[in-house]
Amino acid sequence: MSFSPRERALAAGVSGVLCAALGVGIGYLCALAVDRGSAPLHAVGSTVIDNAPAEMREWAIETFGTNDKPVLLTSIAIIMAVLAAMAGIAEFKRPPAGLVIFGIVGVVGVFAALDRPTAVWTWALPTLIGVGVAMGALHVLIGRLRPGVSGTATAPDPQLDQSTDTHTPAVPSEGEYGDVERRRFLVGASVVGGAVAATGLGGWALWRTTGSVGADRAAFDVPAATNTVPTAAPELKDVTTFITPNSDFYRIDTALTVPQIKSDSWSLRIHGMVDREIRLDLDQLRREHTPFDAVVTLTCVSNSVGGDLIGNATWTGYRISDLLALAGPAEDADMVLSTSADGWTAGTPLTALTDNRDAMLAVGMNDEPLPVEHGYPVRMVVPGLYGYVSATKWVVSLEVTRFDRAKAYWTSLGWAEKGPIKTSSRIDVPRPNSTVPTGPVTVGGVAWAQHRGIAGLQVRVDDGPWNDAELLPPDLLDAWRLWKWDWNAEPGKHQLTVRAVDGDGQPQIETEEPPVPDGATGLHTIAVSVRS
Ligand SMILES: Nc1nc2c(c(=O)[nH]1)N[C@H]1C(S)=C(S)[C@@H](COP(=O)(O)O)O[C@H]1N2
Ligand SMILES: [Mo]
Repeated sequence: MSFSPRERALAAGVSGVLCAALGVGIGYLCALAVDRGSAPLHAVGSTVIDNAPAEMREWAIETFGTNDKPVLLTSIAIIMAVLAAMAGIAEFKRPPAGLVIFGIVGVVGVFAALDRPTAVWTWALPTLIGVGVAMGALHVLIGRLRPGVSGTATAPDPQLDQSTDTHTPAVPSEGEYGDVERRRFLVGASVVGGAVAATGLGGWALWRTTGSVGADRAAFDVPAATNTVPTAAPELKDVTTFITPNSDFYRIDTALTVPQIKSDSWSLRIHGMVDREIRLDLDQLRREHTPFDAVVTLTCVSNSVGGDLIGNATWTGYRISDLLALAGPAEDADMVLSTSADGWTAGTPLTALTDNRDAMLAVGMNDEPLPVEHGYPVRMVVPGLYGYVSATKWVVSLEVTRFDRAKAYWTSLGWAEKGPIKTSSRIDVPRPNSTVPTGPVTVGGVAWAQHRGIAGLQVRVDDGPWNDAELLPPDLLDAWRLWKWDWNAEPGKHQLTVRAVDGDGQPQIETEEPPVPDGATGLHTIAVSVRS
């Protein structure tokens, strides 16, 4: 039994996918030697992230939450697979159309890799080598789908050229492609398939085990703070705990590959509009500076009303104001542009780093070294400001500058230059759309107005009066506040709404606004049914 022309076209499509997969696998293996950020799909994905408009980031975070990265990579892989199948068929029908498609995809990949902020020319290599291998494999494999080519797959035969000229598919007649040819193709396809499996599995194992700072982190000593902070809080059933465990802490960043920085190779440069440029490593920080603890609630500007892109931790670190004072910022500077190891930037008002708030270079999170995806070994934490203007993870540089001279990552994409956190409150219990019994029901949740504190919280049932809720300890300026209110629930469908007042006496803004460009406003309202 032989392949019909239609089956051969199908086989060509499969060949395209196999060859592309081989190229990607080889690219990933090469990226292990160059830099993980240069890996083909990751480079394209990072470039997509960097060029996505504010609304698209909003949509992605809202739709996929912290799964946005796997979703992005999977989408790119699916698009690549479709393109590769088309390339395989095109190469079969109109050579070298398939090779041209591979080449174009390769050029896009190379540009994406070289466009990364920390890229050097070698970042082009994984994609170049991968595409080269893929093109070679495609050429050979598709050649084996053509009849009468008994040796290696070389130049197309005259008959093929003829049919190309007359614009009919170059699928040769049935009789000439026999069992021998078919077997030769299947052997070729099996070899490529085996190579895909080998590079895929090998690459996956190496990607997971090499270059990781897991062991370095395990040996990292979190310095003992010189102060103590109150973290004891009452437990409310189904209400968020006062301290968010590290494993539950929301994660938002643009890093498709998490920077892996060993603690002894980390250093920070403080430069720009300063009297003296300074370079600091962890030994110096430990020797010359005083570690302290602060309980600070981080919030993402993309958090929608009632959302969960927020977490509270005890951070251990060093005062940024002390370090800046050593460098001596210029009189007319008003911003610090912080940069992470992967090139991401945030612009923080200089005053937020030099006033008496607990702005810190954090090395500890809830008595552990920073988890790698939360910035190991060193990140910034600045009370009162959304993460995108302050919370640089894997921080390696602080440039003292001015808002009218420098733009940061998200501000250049349309988000506001300054990002003070807006007062907000959330109902955690009862769950939205749940059913509760008639009678006493505990309503509870969290409220936050970092660096202003929470002074009051009220709950309303339907259009009824506002009722004062109980604010639970601890009462800290920079952390969220747990609250509860005892509701005497009456049968029927009800709406519960919550509002907070900050420490300055300012009520939470009730007008509904989306997160773009400087944080959502509006009141959190949930629907509940009360059983009779
Ligand atoms: N290097 C780096 N730091 C970053 C980001 C990033 O994309 N890259 N995102 C910021 C944003 S938008 C937020 S909300 C916080 C989130 O910190 P977390 O992931 O530790 O919760 O990190 C900030 N620091
Ligand atoms: Mo964020």
